[in-house]
Amino acid sequence: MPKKDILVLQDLLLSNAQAAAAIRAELEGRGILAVNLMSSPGAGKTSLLERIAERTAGGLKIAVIEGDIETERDAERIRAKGVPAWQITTGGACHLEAKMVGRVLPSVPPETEILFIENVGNLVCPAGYDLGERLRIVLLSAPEGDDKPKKYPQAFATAQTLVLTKADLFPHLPFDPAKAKAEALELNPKLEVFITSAVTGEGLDELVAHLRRKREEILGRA
Ligand SMILES: Nc1nc2c(ncn2[C@@H]2O[C@H](COP(=O)(O)OP(=O)(O)OP(=O)(O)O)[C@@H](O)[C@H]2O)c(=O)[nH]1
Ligand SMILES: [Mg+2]
Repeated sequence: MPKKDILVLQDLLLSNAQAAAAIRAELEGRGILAVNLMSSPGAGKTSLLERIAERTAGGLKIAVIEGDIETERDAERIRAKGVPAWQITTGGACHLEAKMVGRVLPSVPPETEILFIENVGNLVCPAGYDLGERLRIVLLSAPEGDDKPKKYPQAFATAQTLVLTKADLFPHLPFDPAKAKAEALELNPKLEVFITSAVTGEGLDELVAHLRRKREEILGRA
């Protein structure tokens, strides 16, 4: 990469890091745990959020920021579950940046306990951008293949939680969840790993319990 381009990228990342730090401080003060969800397109991020919304209705207060290149579709799916949701369309950019998230924060209701940020579907670019989250979750779905962690290491190395999704398809695909898990743990031994299916409901209660526990652990609030 030419030196001029490297300097521009460094400036961009520095300004993103500053915006992310401000978001983290604001959300910490407000008692909101921000969770950045990353995966390739179609791995099941919105479906997982829909199922979480059903399981937390009337209890844990969640809100969702949706990142996509175009369309309001994912935010509409979340709103249909009775959860506040805002759509950010990047118009072509392959990831969200902290400033985009910062602009939504004034709209997030004060009673919110967990703010999910569904990143643009992409296993590469989102990993390089801190959004002010305290928990980063990476999803890997069965149809993508169990060899992906080492091919896209940054997403797995920077996350704290890994969710292997579409477990209902395991019997039909050459996907070995133990291999995917072992490969991800080699990159990041501290990863906490969950297996879910948005179709059968497998693993969802465990994941919701994990989210509650993380909020308590990280923010010191039940
Ligand atoms: N069989 C099966 N299909 C699933 C599961 N979760 C999601 N899907 C399907 O996978 C497709 C993509 O799901 P989405 O939830 O839209 O995926 P996404 O990661 O939000 O996609 P983008 O926002 O476009 O990146 C849809 O057709 C879902 O119905 C699952 O657990 N099992
Ligand atoms: Mg989605």
